Amino acid sequence: MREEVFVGLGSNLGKAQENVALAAEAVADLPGCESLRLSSFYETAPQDYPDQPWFINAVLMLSVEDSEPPVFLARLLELEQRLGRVREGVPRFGPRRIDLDLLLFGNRVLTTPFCTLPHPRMLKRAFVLCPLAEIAPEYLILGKTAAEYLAQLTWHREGLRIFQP
Ligand code: PH2
Ligand code: MG
Ligand code: MG
Repeated sequence: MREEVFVGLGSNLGKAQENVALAAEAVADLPGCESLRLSSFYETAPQDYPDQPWFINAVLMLSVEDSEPPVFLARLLELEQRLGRVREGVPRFGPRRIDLDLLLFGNRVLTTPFCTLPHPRMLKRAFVLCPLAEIAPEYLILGKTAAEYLAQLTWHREGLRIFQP
């Protein structure tokens, strides 16, 4: 079975644009994956932990064959490590070379300690919803489009820069 999967990419350490571009290629090279669409790269104000550099964020849409969310998530986390992600001694929500978040896996809804779908914070984050609206404007997330969720948030954009207080 093939399913549409969305992955959020983020970086705010080192060459952030390059980190995101390389990571998008590496995700598309995972077993059973075919890349469908990659959003623009957005410069985004840091959320949850404000005292850190701005991020580059993007969303990648894939077609994934015969996988399961926890298996796919484990592959993303392994890839983060290969791409130089360090978790030790770094605050939660703090700076990172690469972050790969499993946002949506088809229309599956899942709550387990390891994997929650849709991603638990994505519907409040303009840096996820805006690139998602760009590449999949009609896609329904729990019955609503990304643009409908965005309309409920306080945020604004200037070109590809996203501001959210
Ligand atoms: N990721 C976080 C915390 N805050 N802010 C922005 N703008 N972009 C991110 O990817 C991000 C964040 C934790 O995953
Ligand atoms: Mg994240
Ligand atoms: Mg993450």
